[in-house]
Amino acid sequence: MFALHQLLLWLAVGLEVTNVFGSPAQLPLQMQQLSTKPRRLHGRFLHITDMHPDPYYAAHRSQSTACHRKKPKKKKDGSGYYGTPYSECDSPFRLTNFTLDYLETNWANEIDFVIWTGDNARHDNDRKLPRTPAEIYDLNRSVAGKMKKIFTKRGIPVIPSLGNNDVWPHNILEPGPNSITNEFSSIWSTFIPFPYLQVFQRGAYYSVEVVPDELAVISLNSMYFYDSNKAVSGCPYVDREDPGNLQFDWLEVQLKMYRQRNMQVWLTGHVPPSPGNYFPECYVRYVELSLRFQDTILGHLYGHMNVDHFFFIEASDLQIVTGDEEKPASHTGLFETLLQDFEALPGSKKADLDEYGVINVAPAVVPNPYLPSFRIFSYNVSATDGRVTADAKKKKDKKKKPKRKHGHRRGKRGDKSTHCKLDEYRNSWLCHLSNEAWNSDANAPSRANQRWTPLGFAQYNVPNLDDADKTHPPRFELEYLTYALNRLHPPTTSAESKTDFVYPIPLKQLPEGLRDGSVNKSKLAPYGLDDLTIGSWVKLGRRLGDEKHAKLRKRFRRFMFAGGKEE
Ligand SMILES: *[C@@H]1O[C@H](CO)[C@@H](O)[C@H](O)[C@H]1NC(C)=O
Ligand SMILES: *[C@@H]1O[C@H](CO)[C@@H](O)[C@H](O)[C@H]1NC(C)=O
Ligand SMILES: *[C@@H]1O[C@H](CO)[C@@H](O)[C@H](O)[C@H]1NC(C)=O
Ligand SMILES: CC(=O)N[C@H]1CO[C@H](CO)[C@@H](O)[C@@H]1O
Repeated sequence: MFALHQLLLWLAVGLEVTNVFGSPAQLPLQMQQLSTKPRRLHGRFLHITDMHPDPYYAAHRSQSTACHRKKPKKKKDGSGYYGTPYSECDSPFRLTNFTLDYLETNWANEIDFVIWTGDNARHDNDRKLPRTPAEIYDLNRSVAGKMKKIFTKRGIPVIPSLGNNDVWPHNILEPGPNSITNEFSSIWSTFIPFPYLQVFQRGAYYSVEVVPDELAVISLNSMYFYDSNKAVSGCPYVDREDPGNLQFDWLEVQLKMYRQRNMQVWLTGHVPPSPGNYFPECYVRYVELSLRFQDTILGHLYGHMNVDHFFFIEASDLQIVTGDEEKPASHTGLFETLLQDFEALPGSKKADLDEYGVINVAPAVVPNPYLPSFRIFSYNVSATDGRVTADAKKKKDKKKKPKRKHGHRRGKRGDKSTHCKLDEYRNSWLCHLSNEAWNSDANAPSRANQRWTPLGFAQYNVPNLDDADKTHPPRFELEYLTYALNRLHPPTTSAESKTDFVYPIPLKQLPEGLRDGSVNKSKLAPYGLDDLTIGSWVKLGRRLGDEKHAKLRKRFRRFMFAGGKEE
């Protein structure tokens, strides 16, 4: 199945560009027969999200009209030439074009694939200019066309997912097939592998083998999980035809297949899986599948929030919580809520890393309400994969009963054997979790650094968007890195390792001060992470949860809101 789509993809793109192909390694047989050379992996990918281009955006208009009309009363209320930072306005095409052109010039030859997590239409925030389906499709077509030209034509797979503003009316998506899924299957036809087209027309989800037979990206349609979508019922146990349930059934099959083939996958989508965003029943299914296939999933990449952050999904989310649940007060902001969750993380001796998954939420391109940003992840492309074989892995599988733990919902734990007899729970997924063993493994790439393990990311943004005008284009600058500084350069000790050292960030994309490797402390690298395994994230979470690390908390907060205020 995958062979055919690869064939088509490579036929479509491989013949146009050959200069990015290098060493043999990840090419299916059919391709070799075509004598196309395989791609050389750079060990990096781009995550870009929430572009929100707005064809009605105009410079020097009032922010109170979504930057569409009226002269501003005061100059500071006016819209900027390349966009208006920390505002409620969407992006001028000038900004989305600038960003994509910038990525083409600086990054297109340095990355292996592009994860693009949705929202490519403007917001529906101007009653005088309501959005129409035609406009939304046009916006998508224009951005999709540009993505295709920049990346797909170079042989770089692009994996888009559907956002809540990509549909009309916003937030509402009926079960497919419908006009929206049909339209997107046409707009994204170059991105969706042919064998997945029918599934896409039904549900707008699909999967791409970005490195054939080794590494895949699954694009989920979070609209069927998102609790603002009033057209679906939110994965109820009793309605197996609900589109959210059908999607999870599909996801389970995908994960089983990839696991069987000893492959690794990224899960991606627009709205991140959090208790605040997902229907409760969809959330339970997401957590259960994520933990059951922890040894196959490298990580979870999402957008939508326009706020840089990460959080955990936890085995404790699969418990029944009764009694005095301390729900965070509704006015508690995201920053405080995250710190409370981090504080509740168990200490290093008690933590069982089988019980965690890490959700990474990237900031947006649209400067609403912060600054235009994108992320470059790096991952391990060492040839030795050091992975245990599927058979060896199987022996390590264990049937796990999630233990009592702190978690997102702090309160009394209910005993399932009694609670599941009650009407309230009888027909909930919590009482019908799969009996299959959890496939977690301390030696999996999500847990121990080896081939495919994510190593870190560098985040770039435009700090001085206000100053950009006709004669001064915006400038993307490194905002921060997750890496420990010594990871940016070859180890000084061995000359041999220098030659096959893969720079996580090409030196020219580092600020000058970090290029020669002499600096061992920088405010651009406050986290100092060796890699992005679950253990590294839990350690970082623990540090952030500890009020002794006030400075680190301040940095984290600064990155969340790009130096601005929490909205
Ligand atoms: C943006 O780019 C598209 C195609 O690349 C072009 O047609 C359009 O005119 C550009 N718009 C602006 C405002 O630069
Ligand atoms: C990649 O994984 C190998 C083990 O397979 C390890 O030796 C190497 O240090 C890792 N590379 C990086 C850059 O972390
Ligand atoms: C960092 O560099 C300074 C001098 O530049 C040196 O004194 C210090 O020992 C170094 N620290 C580490 C942890 O390498
Ligand atoms: C239906 C359609 O494709 N409309 C437009 C989509 O966007 C491109 C580029 O902006 C236009 O050329 C199309 O007319």
